[in-house]
Amino acid sequence: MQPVVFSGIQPSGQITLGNYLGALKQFVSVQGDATGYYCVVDMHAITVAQEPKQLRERIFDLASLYLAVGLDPNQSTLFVQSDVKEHAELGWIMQCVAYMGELSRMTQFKEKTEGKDGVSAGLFTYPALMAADILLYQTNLVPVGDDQRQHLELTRDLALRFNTRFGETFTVPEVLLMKEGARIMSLDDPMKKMSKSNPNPASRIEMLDTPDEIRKKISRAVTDSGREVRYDPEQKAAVANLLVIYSAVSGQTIEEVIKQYEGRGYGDFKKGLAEAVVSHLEPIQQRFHEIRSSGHVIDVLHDGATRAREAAQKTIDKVKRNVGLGANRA
Ligand code: AQP
Repeated sequence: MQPVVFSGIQPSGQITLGNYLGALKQFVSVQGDATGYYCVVDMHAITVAQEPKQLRERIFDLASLYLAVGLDPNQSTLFVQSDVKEHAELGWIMQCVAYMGELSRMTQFKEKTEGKDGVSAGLFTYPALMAADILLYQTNLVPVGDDQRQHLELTRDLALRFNTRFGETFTVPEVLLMKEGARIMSLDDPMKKMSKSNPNPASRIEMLDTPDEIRKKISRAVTDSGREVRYDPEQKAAVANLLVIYSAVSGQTIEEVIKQYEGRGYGDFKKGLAEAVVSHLEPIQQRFHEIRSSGHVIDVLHDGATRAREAAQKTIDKVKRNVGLGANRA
């Protein structure tokens, strides 16, 4: 039997090149060999404030991007998290399985709340909902970027704890990481990951940026005081990050890119990188605009939610039976 693959992306901003290289690209690469569930995780997005009209638009943007990068709705199930209520239902149950201590250790929670007031309880329990998303589909593999590795480990711990306490219920999933591109860093600070909700738009390349925006952002990306294009993540983290991006979008190895820019300095390297990114994104953007204006994505999402619900209901029935919930006879 084909492995079940599940992953999700939050419609919490415009999708970045980091989201694409760390996650979306992997979704497509495993598509033929897996039963795929790809979700727009809108309930995760509201763990921080979202403007309702903008959120709705971003849901359709993200789903259209799923299609534009090559996900095929005849092969994969594409849907919106809040359209399948079993996510919320299992999310609550997983909150009752997770411990406060393990949720407090999540680095993403610490990073997202540092110095902030009015942090939602949902942001704290976010990893329990993420575990529910994955476990509902009896998932074998979860393609995500490196920043989600800790949440995946917690998901595995919760699945094992649940199975031990209530009997064999969930498949325990494995993480699927890209060899390169698993952690794309910000253009303005190579110590921070590229993120769609970073307040500085120049820190990221968005999938729908125009060619001129891409050229401008790359020309302003930080490098270092040297001029040699060399892969040294310790000493030259910013250049190493740009090399990873170059290699991922051009299909060349990092060594081939370095050879091409031997003795040519950062100016030429950045110009080449910008053109490589622009030409990689151009066909995706063209497909995106066609799909987005066709209205077809609504049908895809409705159909996907129906299929996802069927699978999710089987798991939630089993979970409730094993936990002893509800008034149904066993
Ligand atoms: N910089 C990155 N490099 C590689 N992969 C990345 N991902 C995110 N940033 C990078 C991967 O993209 C997927 C979607 O993640 P998400 O939307 O659930 O939230 P996130 O991981 O928190 O991503 P962002 O862009 O930083 O979103 P915000 O700013 O809203 O929190 C995941 O597989 C993630 O690993």
